Amino acid sequence: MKTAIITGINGQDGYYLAKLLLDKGYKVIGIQRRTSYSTAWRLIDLPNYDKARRENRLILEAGDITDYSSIARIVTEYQPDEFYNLAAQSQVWHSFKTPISTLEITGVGAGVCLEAVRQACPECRFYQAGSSEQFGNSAIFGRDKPVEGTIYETVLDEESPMTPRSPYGCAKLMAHNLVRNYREAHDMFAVGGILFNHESPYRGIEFVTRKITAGIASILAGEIDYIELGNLDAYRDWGHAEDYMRAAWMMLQQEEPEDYVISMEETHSIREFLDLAFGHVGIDHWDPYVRINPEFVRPCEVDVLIGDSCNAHSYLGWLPQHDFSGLVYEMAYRDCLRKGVVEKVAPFEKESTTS
Ligand code: NDP
Ligand code: GDR
Repeated sequence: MKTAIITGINGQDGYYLAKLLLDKGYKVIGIQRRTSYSTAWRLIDLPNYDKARRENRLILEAGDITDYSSIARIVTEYQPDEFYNLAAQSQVWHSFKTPISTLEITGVGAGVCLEAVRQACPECRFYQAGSSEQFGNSAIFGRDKPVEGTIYETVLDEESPMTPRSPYGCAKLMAHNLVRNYREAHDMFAVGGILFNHESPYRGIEFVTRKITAGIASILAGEIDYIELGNLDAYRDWGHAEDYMRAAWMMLQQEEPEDYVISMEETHSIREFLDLAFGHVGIDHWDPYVRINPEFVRPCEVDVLIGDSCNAHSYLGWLPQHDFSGLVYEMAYRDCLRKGVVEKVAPFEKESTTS
């Protein structure tokens, strides 16, 4: 039985990766940091949670990626085959408010994990959760206003310039460079997945997609009158977290360690997301339900993101199983279900991709 350690197991991606690895028969060691309230609401939703816990195939360990002693202790004890560093202060907006702790967790924390693995279990394969935020605005240099759904001739791939525009992006770029350095200097099997935005019903509530779908459900439930948002004119290449965690696992199954861009190769604006999400509950004109609050506008924005996952298709054989409209529907449906207003959701026209 293979053993994998996952940091950040209580996050969105931790849920989907733990589910995938448990389904594949792995023993999963999840690292949780101490918080004043439990953040394990996703994990306990795993279909096989109780069984896996009883069988000791899902073990939860206390640790913090800014604390070398805890990560080294856990790696030494379990001698994992694979280590997935998903933990991060992952909110870009928040990183402008807490730049130093973001750098410590998201940047230095990756170094802590790499060094612990190098010293305690150097044959272990290492995955670092990298981000399209590393690119900054590289996708719009020399381009006109983006067109929704357009696939550009030049999109962001593994070789594109990386000029991040937030403390979060800077920290992720540091982690990405460390991964390459540990690969070259210490011959470690370490890979950086450069993942574009990926969402799901388990997305954190403060990210724009979930803020919108949870907000719609709250409006329908009569709890709020409108959603407050920032910049509606940004474009993102949104995929489904389940597909993206499958890609992360695939990267560690290759013969050679390589970094890969994982994306849907299409871009959509926040406005388009609003159109689709409100449309699913029969609201064609969402203007009365959305207000702009400058507090949510970032001091420095990444205006457009669109990836090129040609390498992932060719070398990993990775293809997404969810599409954008199915993703928006799944998120709106699940939030309305949670709020008891699911009867307001129109039937999905295409076959639903709900997992
Ligand atoms: P989440 O924010 O949902 O999860 C991050 C997890 O990291 C949380 O469980 C959090 O713990 C944990 N964490 C934070 N700080 C520490 C620490 N010091 N020690 C241990 N654990 C810590 O993120 P996602 O699941 O969405 O993303 C997973 C990773 O992928 C992150 O690194 C993110 O930056 C990266 N990424 C995500 C993308 C996306 O679109 N989702 C795209 C590209 C990269 P707690 O529950 O206690 O808060
Ligand atoms: P992002 O995701 O910053 O791309 O980072 P987020 O959903 O936070 O923002 C996407 C875009 O929406 C705009 N926006 C708002 N964003 C938030 N959060 N709240 C709002 O009210 C709002 N209004 C408009 C933003 O300005 C932005 O343009 C995510 C995270 O998961 C990172 O960890 C990951 O690395 C990247 O995706 C790839």
